[in-house]
Amino acid sequence: MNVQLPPGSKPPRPATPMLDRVSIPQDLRNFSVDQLKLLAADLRAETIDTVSTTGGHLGASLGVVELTVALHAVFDTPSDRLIWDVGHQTYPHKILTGRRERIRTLRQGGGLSGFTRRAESEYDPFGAAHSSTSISAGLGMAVARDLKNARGIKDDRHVIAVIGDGAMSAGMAYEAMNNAGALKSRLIVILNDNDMSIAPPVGAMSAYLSRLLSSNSFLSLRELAARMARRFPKGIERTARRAEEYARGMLTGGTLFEELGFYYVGPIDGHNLDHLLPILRNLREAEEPDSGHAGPILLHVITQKGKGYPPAEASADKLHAVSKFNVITGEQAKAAPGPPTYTRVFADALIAEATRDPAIVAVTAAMPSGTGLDRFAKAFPSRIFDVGIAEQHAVTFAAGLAADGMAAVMATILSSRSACLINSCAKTLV
Ligand SMILES: Cc1ncc(C[n+]2csc(CCOP(=O)(O)OP(=O)(O)O)c2C)c(N)n1
Repeated sequence: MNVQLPPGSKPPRPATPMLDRVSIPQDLRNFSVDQLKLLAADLRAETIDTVSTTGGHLGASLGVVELTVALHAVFDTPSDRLIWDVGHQTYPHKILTGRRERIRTLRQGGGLSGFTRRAESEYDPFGAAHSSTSISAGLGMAVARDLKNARGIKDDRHVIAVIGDGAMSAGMAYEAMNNAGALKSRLIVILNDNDMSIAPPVGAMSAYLSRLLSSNSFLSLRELAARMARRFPKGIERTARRAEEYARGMLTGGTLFEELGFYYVGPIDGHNLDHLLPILRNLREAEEPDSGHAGPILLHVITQKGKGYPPAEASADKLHAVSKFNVITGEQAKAAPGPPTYTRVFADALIAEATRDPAIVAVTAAMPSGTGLDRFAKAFPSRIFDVGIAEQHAVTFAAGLAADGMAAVMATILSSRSACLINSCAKTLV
């Protein structure tokens, strides 16, 4: 559709009749599936319109619109703990959780944070911005719940951590899963797999997830076995379930997640509410204390970053982070001309040094564009290492390179990101 607007004018805000009926998640819990689908469409339109005026993380938020609706429809937030990893994908969550009126203050001085903040809302149980913390935080909450129950304080809340495939490349996520598996904790981890982080994801983990996706025969067999098992009477059901687990192991050798002690479910289409809602309900029931199931569950959800907004879907980075933009064309506001940025000066200086010295190599933790190393990568494609969201490894890897004669430069962005993790820990301690 070719929309003509007078020069300089803004398109009107989208009509959002379903969303207008929701100020907190309680309001959507009696909606039918069809109403939830309409709500998701409204929520997507509101998210796009908001970010066009504030700038911010657009692509990731658009990718989790249906997941956000489904999670708030199925789980009893804020009593159930919903933890979003990084928190950059929570604009739809903020709109549904009492913050719609302030949503156009996002990332402005005195306005809403661009990430989750405990102080901002009871629907944000953990402060984030630093990637890959959600499973550890969720495990802490699950254990706190269990310890309260052991002391006779009834607490039956569910804990759900939503983590992206990029964030899943960090060692801390595996440290947390390893611990959760060993503790057999009641915890739901949702892997939001959009095959993207800021740059395309790197490494064996991303290749592994693609392989899991492609094993369709395994999925249909497994789904059939699980469905049949559910229909059997109690005793037989248990035997059938064991048979299903056995068959799963035989077919796949067990997924990595299962080796870590998780019950793996998926992959499922994260934009299809007809699939998401019943599966989330099943998981909620499986995580009830008296369900007979013990241990953490991993739900693998496939989503598309930038979903539902053609300029985001078409762009290479799925409009991960944007400045203000024109909703109709997707064109972003250009930064006012000024002195070169630090990032630019750093990248130019490093390229100049590397031209002289062949021992110089660069290391980034999934932030090639944010650190300026994307320009270095163009100049020296074989001397740049993107290690995924794995700063701890990146620093030690660079140290190893340096220990054996290379001049390794590891560029990272500290700013508020690392500070915020320390900050949320410090607040918990106080
Ligand atoms: C420790 C740390 N390193 C880097 C970042 C910068 N960062 C923010 S979002 C993001 C990508 C996350 O990818 P993924 O988890 O796949 O989520 P998606 O954006 O694809 O939904 C990165 C690298 C960060 N927030 N924290």
